[in-house]
Amino acid sequence: MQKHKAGFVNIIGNPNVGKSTLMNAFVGEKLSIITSKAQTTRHRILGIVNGDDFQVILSDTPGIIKPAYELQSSMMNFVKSAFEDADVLLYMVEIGEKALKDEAFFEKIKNSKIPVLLLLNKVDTTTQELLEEQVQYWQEMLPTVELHPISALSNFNIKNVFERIIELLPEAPAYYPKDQLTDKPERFFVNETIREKILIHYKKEIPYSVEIDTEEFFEDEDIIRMRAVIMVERDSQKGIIIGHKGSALKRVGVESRKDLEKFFGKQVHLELYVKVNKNWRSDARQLKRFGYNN
Ligand code: GDP
Ligand code: MG
Ligand code: K
Repeated sequence: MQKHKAGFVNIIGNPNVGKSTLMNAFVGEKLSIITSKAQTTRHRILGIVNGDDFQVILSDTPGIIKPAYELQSSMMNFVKSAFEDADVLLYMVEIGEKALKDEAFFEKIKNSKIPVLLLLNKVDTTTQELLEEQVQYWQEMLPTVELHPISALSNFNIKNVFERIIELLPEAPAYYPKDQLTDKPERFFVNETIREKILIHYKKEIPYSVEIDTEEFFEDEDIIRMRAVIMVERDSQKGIIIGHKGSALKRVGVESRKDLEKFFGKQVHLELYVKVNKNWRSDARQLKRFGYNN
């Protein structure tokens, strides 16, 4: 049997070169896919891609999203930690991008003990001729670094790069439980946060008769917009949840939002509403939707 491989892959590169798109492409490529967004102490985890015999944990860092005039120093700071923490480093550039005239940065890449893959992205936007020019340019800039032309958006060469990453990863057990993640971990976290507030603020009967479903989770540049429904079985419970002039529900919303902002490291807009669904407990289809079927 093949040995299990696992490790951390840091993606560095300027804003908008396509890091998030690459993450999505990796996720779309695999069979048993899990995405996650969680904070580690230093890095933002973009996603975890699991297979039977591998776990690839991809991250970038919020620190790199800086105005151009700050980019060089922040790049250096980030690169420092990226080189310390990663098993594989992906340095992503896009077609037409000129290398930072930052000798220290290139020295770091050249002397890296961690394997580095240089990903030249957005090759779908260029011609064969211009692509060859670009490849040559980067090979001169970083002669010892393994270069892969890709298109994260149109899925060109993504599978090869992914397989190469796995090859480069060390043999290790999974860092995160594979079976506890789902395809919508953020939503489950939102559900659990709201449930906790309901447990804190209402008498026993209430928490056990509600179910929470985060129907919408939309991440924008500066804000995450969420909408969650609290399902109850009876009208009277709806009234209790909402409280006098909506005060009780508002408290749940405010406290949940604060926790969620801390967790996601971003501003959160949370819309909460209450719905009576007499059968939520017994309705098998509902239960399936809530994820109780396994
Ligand atoms: P990030 O800031 O590095 O995470 O970059 P994003 O993944 O958000 O991508 C920035 C923009 O580039 C988006 O509009 C993407 O659709 C676009 N983009 C990413 N990869 C490609 C690609 O391979 N080809 C093209 N044409 N556009 C891409
Ligand atoms: Mg991004
Ligand atoms: K998701």
